[in-house]
Amino acid sequence: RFEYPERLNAGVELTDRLVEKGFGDHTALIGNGRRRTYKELADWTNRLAHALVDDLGVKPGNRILIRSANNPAMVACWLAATKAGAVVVNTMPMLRAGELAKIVDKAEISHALCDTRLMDEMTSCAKGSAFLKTVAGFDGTSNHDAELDRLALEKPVNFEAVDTGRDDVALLGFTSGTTGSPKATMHFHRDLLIIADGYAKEVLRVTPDDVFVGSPPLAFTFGLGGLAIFPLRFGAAATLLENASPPNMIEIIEKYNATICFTAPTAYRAMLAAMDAGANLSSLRAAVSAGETLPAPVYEEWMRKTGKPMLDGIGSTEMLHIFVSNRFDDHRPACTGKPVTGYEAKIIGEDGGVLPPGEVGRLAVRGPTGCRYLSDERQKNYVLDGWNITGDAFSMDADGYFHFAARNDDMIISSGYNIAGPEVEAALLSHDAVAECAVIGFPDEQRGAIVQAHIVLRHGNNASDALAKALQEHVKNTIAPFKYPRSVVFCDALPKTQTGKIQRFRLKDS
Ligand code: 3SK
Repeated sequence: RFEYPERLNAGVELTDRLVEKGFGDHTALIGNGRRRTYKELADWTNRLAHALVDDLGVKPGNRILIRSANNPAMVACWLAATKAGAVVVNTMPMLRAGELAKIVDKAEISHALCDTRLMDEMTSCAKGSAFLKTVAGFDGTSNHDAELDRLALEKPVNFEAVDTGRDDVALLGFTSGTTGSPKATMHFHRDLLIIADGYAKEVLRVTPDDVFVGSPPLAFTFGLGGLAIFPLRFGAAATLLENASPPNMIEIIEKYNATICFTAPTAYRAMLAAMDAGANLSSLRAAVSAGETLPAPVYEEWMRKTGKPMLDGIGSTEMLHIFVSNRFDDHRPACTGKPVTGYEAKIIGEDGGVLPPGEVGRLAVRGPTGCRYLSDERQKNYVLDGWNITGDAFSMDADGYFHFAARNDDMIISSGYNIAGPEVEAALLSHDAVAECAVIGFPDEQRGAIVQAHIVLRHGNNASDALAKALQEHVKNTIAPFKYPRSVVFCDALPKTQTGKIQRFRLKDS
């Protein structure tokens, strides 16, 4: 279905190819107070690629770690390393030396490119490393005032990109670890284009007039796709925010008339509240929600206020990006939609057999972009006959739409009843006092487990026994009463990964 030449370099396809196609003067990247055209981006990445090869000694196949917040310089470094035939590992700015060291060891990283503002943890990680020999700083603020920028500035604007194959590994995506133990997934040059030519083209219908905005880190493949690959594949513009809080995203949407937004439901809730205070989001034609299940009330309020659907989808680092999604003309509340072109999905039971419509089981997916773990014993547990067995419990209805039930480890078995934690969460979230919540199974001698809700209250509400009781009653009146949380814990914040996913396993440990 997706045809590419045998020799293919994704870095070239996302820069120089756009210049060749006549988009040289179009805006490619906006960030840190500057706007860059496709021609400027092509030149910049070619200069950087020269510096990597000529000065830092990067060879095809070397593994390069990039450490930065979302900014144009991070995108340029990633594209330059890809042009140089390296395998890139993008990492979050908040990682500490110990966490970086695990990645460096697992991926056998030889070179690191690091925003100079984040250098301390990087150099302390490099000190004891058997693999990492070269660390070069770049200026994330784009003043070109660091070692790598100075090396690049002296270089020519043409670079003969390494003649990579379409099936050569270009990217290692580390899973964000909601369960604690990270894995790395390998992605080919062609995979980087497939997610654009599939999901972005078919579902989002991206055009060169689009302006993208969003919050997921580029270090997370959700962000790399949504905020870099998708716009660059089609000659559109990407706005990049180092701090993508809802107010900052709103400012960018209003200033640049952004048309496509990628973020998670919590941020959309804040944006909906800001609309009541006058925020103008009317330029948005697509609001993509992923990373966490989209509660029906958020979808409905968005629809009511904008007249457009919020597009819920599920993806994974393993498959690189979204593989099941709603469409502009085919969407439903509390529904994740249907498989994206090129992907197949099914629901399987404990024995691996396909379950009938309506039954909750494990979501399995097969498609051109995954799933290939880098030297990991767990490959055989997670990939059976080419199907990636995800950690999510879903059902598929008789019309072929997929519905999220829970993360597999979020299914609570209480007195023999199967209770999907997210369903209880959705009921709690429909109460005005609840800002955020996470539901877990708490060990109980009599019932095996009871439903325990951890709740962050909206401003202006105070934790009390009376409020806990009111919330329990609210759940009983909203869904089957046996699902109500027998234990309610009020807290100031929920533990989350750096990509914003709630780490329920931490609540279990607390
Ligand atoms: O749903 C997710 O968590 C996800 C992960 C990686 C890439 C894309 C998505 C939506």
